[in-house]
Amino acid sequence: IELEGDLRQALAHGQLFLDYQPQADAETNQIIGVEALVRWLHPKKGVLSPGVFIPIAEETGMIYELGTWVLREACRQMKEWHDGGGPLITVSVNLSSQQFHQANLTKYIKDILEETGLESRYLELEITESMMMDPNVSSGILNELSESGIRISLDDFGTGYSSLSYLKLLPIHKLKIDRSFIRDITENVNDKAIVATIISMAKHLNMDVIAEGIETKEQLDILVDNHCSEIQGYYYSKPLSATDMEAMFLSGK
Ligand code: G
Ligand code: G
Ligand code: MN
Ligand code: NA
Repeated sequence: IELEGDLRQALAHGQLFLDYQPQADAETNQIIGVEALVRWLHPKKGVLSPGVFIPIAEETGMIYELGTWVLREACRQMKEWHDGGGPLITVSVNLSSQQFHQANLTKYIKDILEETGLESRYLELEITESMMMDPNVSSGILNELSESGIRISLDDFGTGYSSLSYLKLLPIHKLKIDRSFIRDITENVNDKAIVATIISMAKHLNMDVIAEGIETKEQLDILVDNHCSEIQGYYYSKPLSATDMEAMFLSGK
């Protein structure tokens, strides 16, 4: 309750900022994208993680304003990096369910792309399986987004409760294997089997696949053995400030 009023202040006074976590090609190690992750520099409590304040933003309806700020800032920053000679990579932005279902979503995002100058193919939206529960609703939204050239990634894949049938119906570009399957993958044969199966399914459905939460070389090796094309996790890089991200671009990693 206390944080609720503070969050209003945060939006008004520019206390939110974005970190960027690199996503890389599993074999070449080249950066292929970044995920934008919002943080709040609270005047008294220091840096707060989105796990703490996104639920408050969702409950209070501030998620729309917050989400607009995140989308605009992520697109603005990526356009600035492209123009400054950085690699032509995508920026992924997490969407809350409420945002996904907001009226005129595609028009609203296209306006942000136009305003910031970022081409639609460099924006990827991360949504979750729970938003696919009613394919009749989600197909309309996803088809519009996809026709605009915006990419769609299914975050936390494998942890939701929806059926797999929507995968064949909807324009989804990438499956993002949840990090709970990666954590014990070096010891747990069941996790390894599930991950291998998701990778294979993605390939057969002509989707890209990324594994998240990779923290060790041993985990990476298993994913490469199973032909996972993309990786994200502390082993490659923790989320970085915009300044540190630029340093990585300059170093040519
Ligand atoms: O607290 P922690 O950093 O683990 O929380 C990360 C969670 O916050 C993830 O589930 C991530 O998807 C979510 N998250 C990060 N940035 C954003 C954002 O800009 N919008 C939304 N809706 N969720 C975000
Ligand atoms: O749900 P989502 O995938 O959007 O969550 C992203 C969250 O995962 C961020 O909070 C990020 O800090 C965290 N994260 C990214 N890589 C790793 C990792 O290798 N290990 C762990 N434990 N968390 C990670
Ligand atoms: Mn995500
Ligand atoms: Na995830």
